[in-house]
Amino acid sequence: MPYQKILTVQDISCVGQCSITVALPILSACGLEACILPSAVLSTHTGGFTGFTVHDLTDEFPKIIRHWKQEQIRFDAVYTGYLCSVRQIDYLEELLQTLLAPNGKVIVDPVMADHGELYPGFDETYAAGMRRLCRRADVILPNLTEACLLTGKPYCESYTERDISNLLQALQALGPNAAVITGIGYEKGMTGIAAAAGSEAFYYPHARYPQIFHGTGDIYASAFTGAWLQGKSLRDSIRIAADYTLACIENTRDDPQHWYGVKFEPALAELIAAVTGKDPS
Ligand code: PXL
Repeated sequence: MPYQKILTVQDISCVGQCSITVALPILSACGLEACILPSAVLSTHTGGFTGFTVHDLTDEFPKIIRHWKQEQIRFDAVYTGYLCSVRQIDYLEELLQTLLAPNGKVIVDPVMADHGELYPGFDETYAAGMRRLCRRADVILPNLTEACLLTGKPYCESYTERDISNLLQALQALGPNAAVITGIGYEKGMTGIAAAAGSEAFYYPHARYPQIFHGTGDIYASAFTGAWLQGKSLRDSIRIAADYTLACIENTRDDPQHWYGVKFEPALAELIAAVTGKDPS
């Protein structure tokens, strides 16, 4: 594959192993040149810490985009995660029109909710903005809660394969070529990834651990993006990202002090091997 420059747009949570602090090392490990447009700087992520600080960087977006236009910078792909405002989504639509290379890829992880609830600071208006951004995407990677918010379907913890198939169809109707829903399980002790691309649908099941692991959605989306941009098929990228995320969880689940994220670094060699096909030893 040619050397590619990717822009990832998400927050800097200074502590907490999520967003840019996981996306950069994972994308770099996959052999991509990773550039960033930070949506905000937070002292930590918002999942479990109290009293965190947030500095919204929306006002920087037009200035940064203007400079990149002057410099004629072009990205081969844009991958978005946790954003801060509907205005950021507006600026991103402009960015995609002007700074994405012809045939450049757009990957949207519509980070805004989990376990049936919006994250602090997000509302229905934001969800509507995210629906608009999904229209421009090649691939979207919502969890079940986000998929329901995007399609206006009620969130429910129990569902059938038919429900998920309908949900995937509703996501595809928003406009992306492929929809990938994380955290879908049909059997006790199992979860998995349900995906649809064109008229093809597939499911990749894997083990489920009962605890909640923060940042795993970001790790999944980053690893998926790295594998897919390096030419792996959608199906293989889904599997590679799931296996890697599971390895990160397995590194962490016996350490209750590490409740705020997962130890993704020791498994990077496995991810590199899966993406490049080279044995890490
Ligand atoms: O991992 C998703 C995420 C990203 N960024 C921030 C978050 C969260 C989830 O809670 O709070 C700031």
